[in-house]
Amino acid sequence: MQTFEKDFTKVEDSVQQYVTSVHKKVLDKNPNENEFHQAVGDLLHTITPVLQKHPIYIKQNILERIVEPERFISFRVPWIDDSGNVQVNRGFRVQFNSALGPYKGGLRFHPSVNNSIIKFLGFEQIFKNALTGQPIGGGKGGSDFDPKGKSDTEIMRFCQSFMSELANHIGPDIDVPAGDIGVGAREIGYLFGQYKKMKGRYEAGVLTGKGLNFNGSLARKEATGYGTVYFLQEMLKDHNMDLRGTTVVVSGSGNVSIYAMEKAMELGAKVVACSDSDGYIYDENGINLKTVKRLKEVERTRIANYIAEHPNAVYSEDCTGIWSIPCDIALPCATQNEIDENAANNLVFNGVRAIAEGANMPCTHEAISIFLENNILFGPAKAVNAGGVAVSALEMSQNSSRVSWSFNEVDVKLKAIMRKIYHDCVEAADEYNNSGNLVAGANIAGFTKVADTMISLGVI
Ligand code: NDP
Ligand code: 2IT
Repeated sequence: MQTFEKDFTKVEDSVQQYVTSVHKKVLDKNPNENEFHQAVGDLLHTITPVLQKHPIYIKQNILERIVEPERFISFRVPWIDDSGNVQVNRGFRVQFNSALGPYKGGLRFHPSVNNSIIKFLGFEQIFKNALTGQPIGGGKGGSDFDPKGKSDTEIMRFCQSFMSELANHIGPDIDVPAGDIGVGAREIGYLFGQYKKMKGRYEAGVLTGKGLNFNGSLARKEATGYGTVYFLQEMLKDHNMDLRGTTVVVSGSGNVSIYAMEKAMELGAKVVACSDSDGYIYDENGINLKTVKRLKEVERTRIANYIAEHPNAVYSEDCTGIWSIPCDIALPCATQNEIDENAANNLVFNGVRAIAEGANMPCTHEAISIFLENNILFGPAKAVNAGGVAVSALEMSQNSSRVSWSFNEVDVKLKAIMRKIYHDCVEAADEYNNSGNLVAGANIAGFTKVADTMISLGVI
């Protein structure tokens, strides 16, 4: 039986005491930050065997250093709505770890954004970025601004105000934000426009996920979703399985979901369901992606409208119900903690064979343990969804050398990166006698790379 904390009981007491003491400090120093506690706890419990084998990490107190952001910025974002009223939101940027390169990570605009969400995402980003093999540190940012129902001019004024402060803290060699929930090419355009105006310089590499008309990279829009499926494909292949002919459920209907669906369909899978935060659609004939793209990317409307054009499909309120649909493969691509113990049990009961986390931390700790105990193939977020930030790093390379690669050139590099991430995770898990546990593998491979570099750079 595999469990999340397989080797935890075997490690020496002193190592365990060190890990427990760091974990306790994180809980005490960051009260009420549940998502951050979860992300830190999940990492700490899988890297204990690494500390046992390499006491230098304890001697250098790497854990206590790595859980503390290098910098956390919080700021006021005032803006004027279309009725002339002054609105105020809170903006954030965490610059978590720059051992491997400039801070890199997305911006999330969603009313749920707070210190805990930003810190959990920034913490995950450190190890994800390390796994890509690209020279990028870990950061994250965003705002509790809710883009839903806002006009285009409100979005623009908000982005301009947000950047008025953020510009003081970022730069192509300092910190390079990109998109996340609620932030796509439109928002990146307004953010870049304001940055350019403030600096009086065309520093294309300060943001990634840019539109193609202002130095964006081909295949960045598709990268997270495609990368998720490339990772899945590699994981299935390693276990003599194939996507062709499988039934797939994908949560969300945003950037990651749409391009995960597109690649899964292209490789012969039937995607029968997707969702938004209001509910989900089930189309037993297979989702019509053209309709989803138009509804979500062009009209920016609700997924419920799908059934008006596809009367055979069924719409159900309560997005979490999507996990009761029988499927071979589940791709959670919406948000954190969307698959809990109950949803995991449902998926296992219905015969799911593989899970790949397209979203960040979409499965709870309990859900992951259920998948591992039941020998379900499980790809963890920091490895599976790393394709987005990997292509962001490729966008930075193109910007700094003033070249523009073809879609195919970027796609080929993305595929190679995802394949390498998969095999690095497998090897790290094997090395620590936890074969097949890619949660441990991803954490160990990402952690050792960052920790070794921190040691090389000294105590700074
Ligand atoms: P989008 O804003 O494009 O889409 C998000 C989707 O998830 C929407 O369908 C949204 O529905 C749904 N959603 C958001 N919040 C909730 C919620 N609380 N409950 C249920 N559904 C929700 O974001 P992305 O596709 O970019 O991001 C999705 C996930 O992937 C996030 O976890 C993000 O951190 C992660 N990710 C994104 C990357 C990227 O390159 N964009 C890279 C790596 C990870 P609604 O419209 O109703 O809000
Ligand atoms: O979670 C993520 O990796 C992202 N939102 C993408 C970050 C990036 O810099 O492209």
